[in-house]
Amino acid sequence: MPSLLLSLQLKALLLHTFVLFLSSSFGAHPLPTNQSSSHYANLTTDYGRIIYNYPSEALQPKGPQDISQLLKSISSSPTRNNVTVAPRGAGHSTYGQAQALDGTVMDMRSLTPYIQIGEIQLVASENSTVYVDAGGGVLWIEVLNETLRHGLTPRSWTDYLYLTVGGTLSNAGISGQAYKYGPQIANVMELDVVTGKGDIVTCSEKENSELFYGALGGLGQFGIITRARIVLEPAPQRVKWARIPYDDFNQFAADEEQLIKLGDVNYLEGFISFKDNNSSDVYYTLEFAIYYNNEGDAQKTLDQVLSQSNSSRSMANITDVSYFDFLNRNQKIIEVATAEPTTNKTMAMVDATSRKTKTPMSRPRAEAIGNAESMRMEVRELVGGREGGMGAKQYLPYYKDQNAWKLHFGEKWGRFEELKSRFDPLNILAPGQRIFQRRPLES
Ligand SMILES: *[C@@H]1O[C@H](CO)[C@@H](O)[C@H](O)[C@H]1NC(C)=O
Ligand SMILES: *[C@@H]1O[C@H](CO)[C@@H](O)[C@H](O)[C@H]1NC(C)=O
Ligand SMILES: *[C@@H]1O[C@H](CO)[C@@H](O)[C@H](O)[C@H]1NC(C)=O
Ligand SMILES: *[C@@H]1O[C@H](CO)[C@@H](O)[C@H](O)[C@H]1NC(C)=O
Ligand SMILES: *[C@@H]1O[C@H](CO)[C@@H](O)[C@H](O)[C@H]1NC(C)=O
Ligand SMILES: *[C@@H]1O[C@H](CO)[C@@H](O)[C@H](O)[C@H]1NC(C)=O
Ligand SMILES: *[C@@H]1O[C@H](CO)[C@@H](O)[C@H](O)[C@H]1NC(C)=O
Ligand SMILES: *[C@@H]1O[C@H](CO)[C@@H](O)[C@H](O)[C@H]1NC(C)=O
Ligand SMILES: *[C@@H]1O[C@H](CO)[C@@H](O)[C@H](O)[C@H]1NC(C)=O
Ligand SMILES: CC(=O)N[C@H]1CO[C@H](CO)[C@@H](O)[C@@H]1O
Repeated sequence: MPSLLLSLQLKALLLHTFVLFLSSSFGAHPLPTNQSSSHYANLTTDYGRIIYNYPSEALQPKGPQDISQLLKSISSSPTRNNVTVAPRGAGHSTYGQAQALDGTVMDMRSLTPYIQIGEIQLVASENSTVYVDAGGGVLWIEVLNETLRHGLTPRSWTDYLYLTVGGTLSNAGISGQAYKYGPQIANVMELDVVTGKGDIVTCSEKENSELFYGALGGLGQFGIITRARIVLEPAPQRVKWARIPYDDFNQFAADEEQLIKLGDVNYLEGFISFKDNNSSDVYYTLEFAIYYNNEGDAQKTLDQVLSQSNSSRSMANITDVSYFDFLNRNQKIIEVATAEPTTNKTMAMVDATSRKTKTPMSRPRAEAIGNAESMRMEVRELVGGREGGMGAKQYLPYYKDQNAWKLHFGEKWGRFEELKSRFDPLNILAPGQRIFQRRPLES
């Protein structure tokens, strides 16, 4: 389908794009950031403003070569035996995940921005796949703006677009499209990764696949993503966007399961929210979206969905917005929230169900995003508290030590450790996740 919408000119764009990218940087040392500047101050904190582990420097790499050189030099220098490196994208982590105490923060936004659309013909198929190659430090809003200019769009999103490609792909990247296409990490064809040893590696399902599936959702532990090749599809023009509140969990869950089964909506999320500031009572919201170019068809689908819903139609808030405005719907909410520590600003999303992931380091079956303790208990109860619960792992969890991470990964812990020792044996990368302790060089 995508190929029908593309002009042949696009094919000409694809010529070895990653080679151009790698050779565009000439291995200069990454520049240090002026420590008196407000930019430096920004680079040493994050969105959560809960944890403050200050680095000793913040560097501004221009390309993967700069990152590689730094990591190689740290790996071979006995005098830098305790130096760690934290890649930092847009800095939206909440618990210091992009910080490095007395170490080096790598400002990924300083990488030369790179967004390039291309198309490949898969072997033994008459169909081709359209993709975008995006630099690791590029924001998803920038990817969206560029792909829309060609009538194209990535299929799977995050709920907030001012995050970097490398950042969300190191975690999972989840929004309501995940129920169809899997999280963002399930929509990547190829990566360039700089490993903890400083090797620049191109990887995919076929080539260096362990690093590929490790880096996707790998919490920055195995390498720094400097380029991702992301699957595209034709972009719709408009969206019917619906939110339906429920008091009863069973009705809410029945409707969500029904929508998943039918697969008619393009986006689907479920939320738990507090009724008011003073109580621990919650209500549920089902949010879904129908993309369209033809309004009549979209209206028919919407009517069908609503007529089968357990909730009354009069409760639903339905709006009609452009595709861009729909994807960018949370910009204001999140920017306002940065005005104060995010501790008690909580949202929970239940059942980002997806069986479409092959990445061993993530299990985005059901997700709970949140901080307030009563909300956590509610979510725990729903997803795992009882016999026959849905089973869940918290998305973007914060753990204080390795033992907690071992529990998180369960039987996958051994694999995680093994990949770490291969790609970042000195435990230099992403210390803010608190998974591994920096190891000195063996003498
Ligand atoms: C560093 O930033 C401070 C504050 O903006 C400025 O006064 C100073 O000149 C800068 N230093 C350098 C070397 O650019
Ligand atoms: C630092 O962050 C503040 C608040 O987000 C922003 O207004 C400012 O422009 C940033 N400064 C720089 C130099 O990036
Ligand atoms: C690293 O070692 C130096 C020199 O021994 C010391 O001053 C510094 O505090 C250490 N940093 C960390 C994070 O342990
Ligand atoms: C090519 O695409 C069409 C339409 O999406 C699909 O039905 C068909 O199975 C694809 N063929 C191959 C070989 O993948
Ligand atoms: C993206 O496009 C929107 C709408 O055209 C524009 O307002 C916005 O400034 C653009 N953002 C970036 C980061 O390019
Ligand atoms: C809850 O508190 C916030 C500020 O803390 C306030 O803006 C909001 O209006 C309150 N909501 C209700 C329902 O009281
Ligand atoms: C919350 O509690 C405060 C103080 O106890 C009270 O003034 C306020 O009206 C309450 N708000 C709601 C929405 O119940
Ligand atoms: C419906 O949602 C829109 C978009 O968030 C909002 O502006 C509007 O106030 C909502 N309407 C009602 C009746 O809640
Ligand atoms: C958040 O809620 C907890 C209790 O759930 C309370 O102890 C804490 O002070 C609150 N933090 C903020 C920043 O309001
Ligand atoms: C709790 C409840 O009312 N559940 C109903 C919701 O709607 C489905 C059909 O879509 C019914 O099967 C459930 O009984």
